Amino acid sequence: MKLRTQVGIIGGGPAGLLLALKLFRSGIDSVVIERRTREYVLSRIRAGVLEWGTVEQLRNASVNARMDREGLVHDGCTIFANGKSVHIDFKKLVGKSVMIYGQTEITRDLYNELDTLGVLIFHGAEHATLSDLDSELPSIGFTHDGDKKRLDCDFVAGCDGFYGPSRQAIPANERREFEKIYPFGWLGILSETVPVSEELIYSGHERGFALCSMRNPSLSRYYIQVPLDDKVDNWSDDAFWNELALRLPKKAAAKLETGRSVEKSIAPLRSFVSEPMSWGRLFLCGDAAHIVPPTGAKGLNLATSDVYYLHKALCAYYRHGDSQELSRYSRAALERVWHAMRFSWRMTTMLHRFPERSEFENRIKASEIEYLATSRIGRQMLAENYTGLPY
Ligand code: RFL
Ligand code: PHB
Repeated sequence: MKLRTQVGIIGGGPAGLLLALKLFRSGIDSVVIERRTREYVLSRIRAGVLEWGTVEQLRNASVNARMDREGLVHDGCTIFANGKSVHIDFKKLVGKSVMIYGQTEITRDLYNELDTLGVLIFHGAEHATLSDLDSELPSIGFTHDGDKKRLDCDFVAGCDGFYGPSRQAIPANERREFEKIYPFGWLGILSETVPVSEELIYSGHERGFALCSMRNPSLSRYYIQVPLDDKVDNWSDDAFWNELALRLPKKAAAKLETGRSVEKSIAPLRSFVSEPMSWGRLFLCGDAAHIVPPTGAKGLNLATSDVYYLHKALCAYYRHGDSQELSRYSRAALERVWHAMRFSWRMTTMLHRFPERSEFENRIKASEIEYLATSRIGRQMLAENYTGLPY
């Protein structure tokens, strides 16, 4: 069966869905091809912190009603290290805030809106293959419900995450990859307990990193750094709570509400960039082109800024026949990507315990925290990056 659309989107995560919605609002047709079922996509617990630019994009796409009702606006966070808590007051330092609203909820809101608008989404689409990307009529082949389908389009948006086929469709000799793997992962739990603090706490404890986050006033999200080869089964809920409490400021540990975990998983940490982010008529967005360690809370936000640039470039093409912006897409997106790479890497090295780190590096880490505690400019730089650099 043959289908035709203007933009074929591979991947129904936040990048693919937001792109589909923004294109629809601009009168541009798209079809989304997602490998997993909708239930599966909505069961993944991922990001929780939205930069203000992401909030504004969701508002501009009119998919903000529930986020504005249920999301929590945070004006600051705390960095705890060397026995000292440093408060980063985003609002005072850079006049911006962040929004706490789960990626799962954004994804649900996007699905609901796209359903209402009648945008076609194929779930359970297998064996996606990209063809003729360097021609004027690229296509995506896939199997759905046992049927072989082909989607012809003007452009392909590769929004299929780190393991999807889009990035690999760029010939290896035209691609350059940059990667850093960290020697640890994050063990995360979700629990129906009152969050220990009204704002997020990032702890760079000598036992290892810990993070107190949340999804809403009665749903907490906590993470602790664990060795790369650790297994979820090694961690009972009690063991998790005990270790978390040891890594928090004493005051917070004393009022930590514990309970049964409703989700528990380990995620490895990596920094990765694939350049360029476009080739022929293929454009990569989000985790398909880059991965950041979650310490800077940047992954979802970068996916959103890529979508911003790509949508703008596609509008210029369809409205004015101008393909200049499309040819500049990769450069524009990558500039912002590398800023977020640097920030996430720095937050990660500053706050984690590295098995191999020398005493010299430990002293540098201690001095970084001291600098934050004593320098307004230091805190301002952190706040500027955390709340999001301009597009
Ligand atoms: P996604 O969300 O991975 O979606 C890609 C979609 O493509 C589908 N797919 C395919 N579809 C068709 N055919 C194929 N062959 C396909 N192969 C794959 C997949 O099923 C999937 O549905 O990528 P996208 O849209 O680029 O979004 C990126 C974000 O999901 C990611 O960057 C963030 O979750 C990262 N992240 C965080 N980001 C933040 O901005 N703030 C945070 O606080 C934050 N916390 C986190 C995070 C990621 C985490 N993990 C688990 C990696 C916390 C964690 C623990
Ligand atoms: C989360 O709530 O899942 C979260 C928050 C901040 C981060 C990473 C993850 O830096």
